[in-house]
This record gives sequence, C-alpha cells and structure tokens, in this order.
Amino acid sequence: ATSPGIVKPLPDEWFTVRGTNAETRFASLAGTGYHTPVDHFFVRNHTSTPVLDAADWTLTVHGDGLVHGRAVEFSLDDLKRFPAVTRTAFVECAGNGRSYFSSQQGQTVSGTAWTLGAIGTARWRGVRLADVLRRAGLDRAAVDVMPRGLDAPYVTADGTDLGRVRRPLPLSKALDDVLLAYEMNGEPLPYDHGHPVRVLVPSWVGIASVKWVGDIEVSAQPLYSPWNTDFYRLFGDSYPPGGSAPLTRQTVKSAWELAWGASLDAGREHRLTGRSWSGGGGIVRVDVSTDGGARWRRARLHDAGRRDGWVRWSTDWRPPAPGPYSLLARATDRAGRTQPDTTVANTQGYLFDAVVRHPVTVV
Ligand code: MTE
Ligand code: MO
Repeated sequence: ATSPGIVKPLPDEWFTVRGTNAETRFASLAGTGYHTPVDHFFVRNHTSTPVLDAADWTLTVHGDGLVHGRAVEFSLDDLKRFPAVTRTAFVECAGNGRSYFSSQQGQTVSGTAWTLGAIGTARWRGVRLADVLRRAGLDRAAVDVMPRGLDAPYVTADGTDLGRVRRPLPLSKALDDVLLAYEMNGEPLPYDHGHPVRVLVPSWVGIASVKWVGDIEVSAQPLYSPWNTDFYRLFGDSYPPGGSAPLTRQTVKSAWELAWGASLDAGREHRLTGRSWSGGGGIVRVDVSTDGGARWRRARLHDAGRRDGWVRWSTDWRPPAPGPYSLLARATDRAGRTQPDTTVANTQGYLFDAVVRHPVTVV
C-alpha cells in the first residue's frame, strides 16, 4: 500500500495504512531484533511528509526567554559541533491502542483507529536540547519552550487552520533528557521521521517529539497551542470540564508478535513472543495467559534493565485442543503501574493501557 502523505514504501506485510498514517504490524517484528528497523517504523503525520534539504535547513531559537532577546540560528553543521549523544528510546502515539476502546470496551472515541502498532523503538543520535538552548542564551526566567515543525499547517476536518504542528514543553523536561536528533539507527533521519532534525522526548507521548523542527520559541510565560489545549489532554465524564493536564508520560502496554486471529497448530509447542513498554522507567514484569485470563504465568524477559525502550519477552505454549483462544499479556513497570482490565474512557481515546485480548485459532 501507499499513503499520499508518506514517502517510504509501506508493504502490506509490515504496515496497515490509516489515512496519512501507517502503523507497524507487530507480527512483522518477530525476529527483527531490539530496535525497530527504520523501514518498519510507524509514521504519524498530521498532514504529509515534507522533503527537506539538510543543506538549506536552519533552526531558529527565539523568544522573550532568551537573555538578549535576539533570534539565534543554527545550521545542521552548527548543531553537529555540540557533543553528540546516542540514546535508545521509543516514540509512541498518545492514541496507540485507541481501537480497543471501541472493540473491547464498547466506547465511542474520535481519532485514528490504531491497534497497537503506533510505536517504534530506535537508536537516536543528536545533541542535547539543553546545550543548544544554553548556547542561544537561555534566561533564568524561561519556563516553556515550543518546537514547531516545517510541515504544512494543519487544517481540521471542519476547515479550521491550526497552523504548523507545535507543542509547548516545560523547561524542566527540555533540559533533562530531550535531544535534537539527526540520526535514527545509524542513518541520517529519514524524510518521514523528521529529516533533517526532529525533537526526541523520551517516555512522553509522541506529539512532543516534533518532526522537521524549524524553530523553537523560548518563553518566560507558559505557552499554549491546540496540541496542549484541545488535543492531547483527557476529556470526558471522568475528567474536569477543562480536561486533564496536558499529557506527558506514556502508559504501560503489551503486544504479541502475532497476527490478529493467527492460526496455530494443535499438539506442538509454540514459542510465542511479544513486547511491553511504558513511559515509567522500563518494564520489570510481564504475566501472560493463554486461556483468556483464568491462569497466568510469568513470561521470560529478554531485555532487562531497558528504561526508555521496550522489553521483548517470550513464553512457550502447547495448545491443548483445536478451537478459539484469547492470549493476554499484562506488564508492570518500574514505577509500579500494572496494565488494568479496562481503561477509563476519554473522548479522544488517548492512553489506552488495558490488557488486550488477542484472538488466535488453534487448528
Ligand atoms: N511533528 C510534526 N512536525 N508533524 C506531525 O504531524 N506528528 C507527531 C509527532 N511529531 C507530527 C510531529 C505525532 S502525533 C507522533 S505520534 C510522532 O511524531 C510520530 O513519529 P513518527 O512518524 O516518526 O513515528
Ligand atoms: Mo501521535
């Protein structure tokens, strides 16, 4: 398949295309290794991928949060003169898993109907946003920074032009572990993932990791954009009228590396694999059930100690008899959060974290 907004090929075995977005099929990750290969990595575009030339690109840092008040420009070569940092981290859409609000909980929510494939883990190389902000003349009074993308302005379904994709980031996070990344898995950042430079905000919802960044406003006052006021907050009956605070960390999730409804042969042992992840400092435990949740056992974890990526796990199963089965996986993160049986609904379907009942047929 192809998408009008995406440059890279999207083979049907690897992706499900959803409008200007493409999600990774988890079954296609079996045996690919720890990092998501760049050609399997999901793409989430509000509009479409701009093809930018690194030689013409500049980053402008500006705003009343700079001591001298003047805009400062950096070319890609300027950025590469700062100390380089390499970090493994996932990028995951806040709406990943959204389709299960409807299919598993019977709730209606708006937004792209992702299954669990709006996540990828890569090795990012770039420079610390903190270093660049300090070089630009960061003032002690600064509280927020707002990176903005060079992709086309986003026009909603009802015709409202919301301007270019941009989302405020509190200075505390910006100075902590955020990168301006120019490489992904050892290659120059691909067009679809933000070429030549993207923001990479480890453990936070994907919208924070602004692609094709062209400028960063630094402000002594809190900043706002539709991406932290109207979107990427939790709204609905269980939340205050103005919604929750803007979303930050990701929740805990797990996925089996199996097709939805996969067939498995009865009478022989299968090594089943999957992955679990969280914005809460890594996964410490994964429990699995092959009988719809009646009995649970521990899965073997293969990537202990990973903090900003996922863990791969496996379990062996000899299906007792032909028929339909539900496979369940429930992860617990370092912060002590365990995946619940249901997720409290919110109107835009963010942060689904409940255990997904994955159907298979034993033949
Ligand atoms: N940055 C810009 N400029 N434009 C976008 O549409 N989408 C965001 C974020 N950064 C987006 C963006 C969202 S919602 C997500 S989930 C991630 O990028 C997806 O990153 P990926 O396409 O590299 O997987
Ligand atoms: Mo997203």
